[in-house]
Amino acid sequence: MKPRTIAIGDIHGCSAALEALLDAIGPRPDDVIVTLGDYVNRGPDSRGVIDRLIALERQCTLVPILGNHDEVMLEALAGQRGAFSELIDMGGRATLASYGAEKITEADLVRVPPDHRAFLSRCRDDYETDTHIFVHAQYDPDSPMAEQSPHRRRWDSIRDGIPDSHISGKRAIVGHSSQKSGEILDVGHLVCIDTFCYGGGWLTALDVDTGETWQFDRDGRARSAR
Ligand SMILES: [Mn+2]
Repeated sequence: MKPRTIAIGDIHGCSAALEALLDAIGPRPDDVIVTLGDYVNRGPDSRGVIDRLIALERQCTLVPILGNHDEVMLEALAGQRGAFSELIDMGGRATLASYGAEKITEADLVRVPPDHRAFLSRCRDDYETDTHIFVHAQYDPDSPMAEQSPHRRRWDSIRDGIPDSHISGKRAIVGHSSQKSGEILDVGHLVCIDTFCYGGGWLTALDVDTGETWQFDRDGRARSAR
């Protein structure tokens, strides 16, 4: 069978959705799965999400991209000033609770095991194939991806304006700007597959070559079954 390139949108601690989605996809050794970032915060089981992604690395080629939430978690883990309170402001209580924290203080960061820290540390700023760009949030249409600021790629929203087609001519697959409608935003040169799983929408996966999609809710129910 032909190797697939499949993108997965913002997971935000929704491990039941991720588990069901991967069961439906059935990853094969020659598949490339690009996760668009924001693994942690808000949803109930960030620990389970990272465990599942680490396991997925043994089933296929996983290309994990770093989201802005994951970036703040890394900064908090590194002890960067202000990062812990920023993490909490961004829904980090649920993240630390998933690691067994109860009162939730900065000291609870030690609960995050080394293999999870290592996973977040090896996430990338973006990924490109011959036909597609994968990035968490946004891009500058006029410059090569490698020259763009990490802030642009991880934090800027397409709600402030959908960028023109990238100079490479490649189609961009992004997350970050949650589509509260639950529907994929497809404007041709850009597709946003953050379909608001933790907030009651779907976790979406997209085969970027065939257009096949998979969608599951935070309880692991298929959209087609609802
Ligand atoms: Mn984000």
